[in-house]
Amino acid sequence: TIDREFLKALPKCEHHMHLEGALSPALLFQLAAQNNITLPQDDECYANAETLSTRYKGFTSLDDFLGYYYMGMSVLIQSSDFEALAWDYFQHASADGVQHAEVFFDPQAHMSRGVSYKTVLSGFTAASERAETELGMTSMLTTCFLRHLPPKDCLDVFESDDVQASYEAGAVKAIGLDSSELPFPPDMFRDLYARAKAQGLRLTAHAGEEGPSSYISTALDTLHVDRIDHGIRLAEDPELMAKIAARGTLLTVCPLSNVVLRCVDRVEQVPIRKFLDAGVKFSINSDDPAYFGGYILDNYVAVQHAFALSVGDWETICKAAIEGSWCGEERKKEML
Ligand code: ES4
Ligand code: ZN
Repeated sequence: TIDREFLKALPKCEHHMHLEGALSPALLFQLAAQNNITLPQDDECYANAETLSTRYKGFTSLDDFLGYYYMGMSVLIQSSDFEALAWDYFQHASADGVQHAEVFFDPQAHMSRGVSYKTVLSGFTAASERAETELGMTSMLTTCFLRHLPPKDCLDVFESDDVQASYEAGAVKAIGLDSSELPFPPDMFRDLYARAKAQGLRLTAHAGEEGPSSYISTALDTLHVDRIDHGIRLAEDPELMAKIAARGTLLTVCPLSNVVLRCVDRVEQVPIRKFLDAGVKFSINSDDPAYFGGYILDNYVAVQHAFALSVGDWETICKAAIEGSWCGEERKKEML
């Protein structure tokens, strides 16, 4: 039988998680105290970690969640805060059987608060190196750009010296696009993506989470992304689904996120079976584990509970995740 232990033992790669989304209420209050950060007095959810956790169970939309996500980040000040945050995630991921993680962070959400990019990057890099030596887990960092901000701001941050230095040093190898999806279609960011592509960076973008399937085709055709984050609304467009299956583009699906943010009512409505039947490649991921009530293994378990997949289905999913990873071929062979 396929139980939690079976799913835990599968060689997993995670491709869609925001390091800032690993900030648990407990760590949030601890860092707020350490850094003398005052949390909103007028929102009773910030009374304590328990009231905040309770509020996290009642998100009404992506934007409702994002308000808490950006507020949470206000406690992250020192490099050691970013290291503690990422280390917390890597430990959870390793315990869940993750061998390789490609993780997002949001430079603009920190730089706009006066926290330097170098501070953020050095903390995340330290945790990533520790994960490799102590847990045997490899990882890669992706800078995500905030689509609710003007494209010119995103481009300016992309071109800033510290950010460019991190690409040149290979500390960051990819860019992504996140935050409020509607009404910010991917083609607004064509200049940013053209520059990133010219520099040899890997490209991904959130599309088809709350937004329509046309955002997925635009991300492919105008941004030339290698991957689509979420992409669940692809199932509404069978023609595009066939095209993506033929191209072999990987979707990074986040089932519990989709339920908690009310993109779907139940995990059963995430188009897992449709994607398997259509030959669309996808991985299963946690997105913002501390906010959505589960790390990657909880997502695997929820999918198994909803779809009663076979051992062969799980082999297909894990193989697609390994092959769709951006690590080297040698690392992929170790995981296969
Ligand atoms: C996010 Cl679930 C989701 N969607 C878009 N942007 C995000 N940033 C963090 N989590
Ligand atoms: Zn996401």
